[in-house]
Amino acid sequence: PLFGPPPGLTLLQGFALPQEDALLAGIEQVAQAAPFRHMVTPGGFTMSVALTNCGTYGWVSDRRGYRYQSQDPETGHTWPAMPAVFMDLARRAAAAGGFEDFSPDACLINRYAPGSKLSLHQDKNEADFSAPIVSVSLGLPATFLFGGLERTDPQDRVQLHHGDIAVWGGKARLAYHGVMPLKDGQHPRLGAYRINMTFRRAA
Ligand code: MD5
Ligand code: FE
Repeated sequence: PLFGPPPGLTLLQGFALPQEDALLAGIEQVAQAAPFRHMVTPGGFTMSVALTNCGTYGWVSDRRGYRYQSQDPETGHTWPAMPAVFMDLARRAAAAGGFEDFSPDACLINRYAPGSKLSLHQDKNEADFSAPIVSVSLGLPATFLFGGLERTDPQDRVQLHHGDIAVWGGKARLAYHGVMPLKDGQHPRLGAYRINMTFRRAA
C-alpha cells in the first residue's frame, strides 16, 4: 500500500493508559528484585539502554552472545514472576492485533535515558516467529524506526507515546528496527525516562 501502516504492525494508541498505575507499580516491584543494568554486547560495547526482565525467561547479552535464560546473570536467581496485570494486558493487546491465545513467557523491560538508543537489529532469538511481539511504551516519547527484512531496506518512522502498544506480527515480526536517541524531557510519571516493555514467546 502507498499509505497506512506496514503489514504486520498494529498500533494501539493509548491502550495501556487504564493500567498505567498498576504497570508502574509492577515495574518498580520487578526492578527491586532484578535491578536495571547495562549489558555488554558480543562486540564489547556497553548498551546505552538499561534493562531487566520478568517471566520465565529473560533476554540477556554478554561477550558470548544474545540469548534467553531463566536466571538473572547478576544473582543466579530466576527472574521475578510476570505480574498478572502485565500478562493480561499483553494478551488483550495481542488479541486486538489479531493474535488470539498469545502466551508470553518473557517480558524484557528496556529503560532509556536521554541519549539512549537502540541500533538497527532484528529480534531472532525466539523459538517461534509465528508469535507476535507486544511492545508497551511508557514515559518520554520516542521515534521508532522500522525497515524491512534486509538491513538496507528503506525505513519508516513512528512516534511512540506514553501508553501506546505496538503489536508486531506477521511480516513485521522479523523486520529490522531501532529507536532513535531519546530526546531530553520530563514526563509527569517517569521523569527523564522512557520505558518499553516487550512481551515475547521465547521458548
Ligand atoms: C523498544 N525494543 O522500543 C523496542 C520495542 C528490543 C526492541 O526492539 O529488541 O528490545 S520492540 C519493537 C519490535 C519488535 C519486533 C519487530 C519490530 C519491532 N519491527 O518489526 O519493527 O525498546
Ligand atoms: Fe528489537
